[in-house]
Amino acid sequence: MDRLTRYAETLDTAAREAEATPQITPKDPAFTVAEAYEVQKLSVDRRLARGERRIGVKMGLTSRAKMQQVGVDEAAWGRLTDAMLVEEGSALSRAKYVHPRVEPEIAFLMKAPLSGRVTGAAALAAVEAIAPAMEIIDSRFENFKFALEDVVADNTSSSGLVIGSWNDPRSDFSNLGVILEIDGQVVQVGSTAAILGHPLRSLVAAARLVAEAGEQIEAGAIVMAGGITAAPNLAIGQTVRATVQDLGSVMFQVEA
Ligand code: 0L1
Ligand code: MG
Repeated sequence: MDRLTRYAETLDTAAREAEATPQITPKDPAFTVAEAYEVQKLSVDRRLARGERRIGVKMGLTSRAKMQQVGVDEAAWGRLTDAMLVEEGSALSRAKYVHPRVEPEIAFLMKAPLSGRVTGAAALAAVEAIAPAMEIIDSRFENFKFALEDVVADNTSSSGLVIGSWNDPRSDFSNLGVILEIDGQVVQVGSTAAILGHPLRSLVAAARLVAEAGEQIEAGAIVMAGGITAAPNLAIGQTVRATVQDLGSVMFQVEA
């Protein structure tokens, strides 16, 4: 088995068994971002082989704060499958995750395919609807610690998504207020402008990045635009709610 296939198997197993695994880069300093995207694909292919279905794309590292944390100046992307969907208003099982955190986001629903270098206007024309959303991120690496190459290989920490009601995208969503509440307490406050200055830029970047991998964003796909605030840890018993001005709320609970 070659080393990229081995990394993909290790990360897939870590996700399935909810057991942290050591970082790749300290032991393999030659590991590149291009190889990491190959590992990501191989790892998600294992999910697809088990019957999961691709439902879209997530953008990560889209805020200045996250870019600085990881030491990069480019967003990253990951692949979403139907098994990652958490029904809005339902309870997710903490036991399925290593050390989950939650990010308030917005999601795009596509009505037309998108790929390559596109303008914001072309990207918007391909959007059917936008929704308030949350992403559950769960690094498969020990202590939630990684370099860019590690986190790309680990499908940019993606492990769950919760989508609220779809809204007409023909409104100004560039700077909407966002709050994240846990058990009724406001724990994070932000704005959709935290996503690359305008969430549409994240969709434009997604189209470019997937094209570099020979893919397109399909009609019907969901695109998670990226985190808006810092990502608090999840714990059993919590009720978590994100509210995006004008778009509505989305919530879930955490059970054992
Ligand atoms: O969705 C994100 O922005 C997270 C990307 C990976 C970094 C992290 O796990 O915090
Ligand atoms: Mg995210």
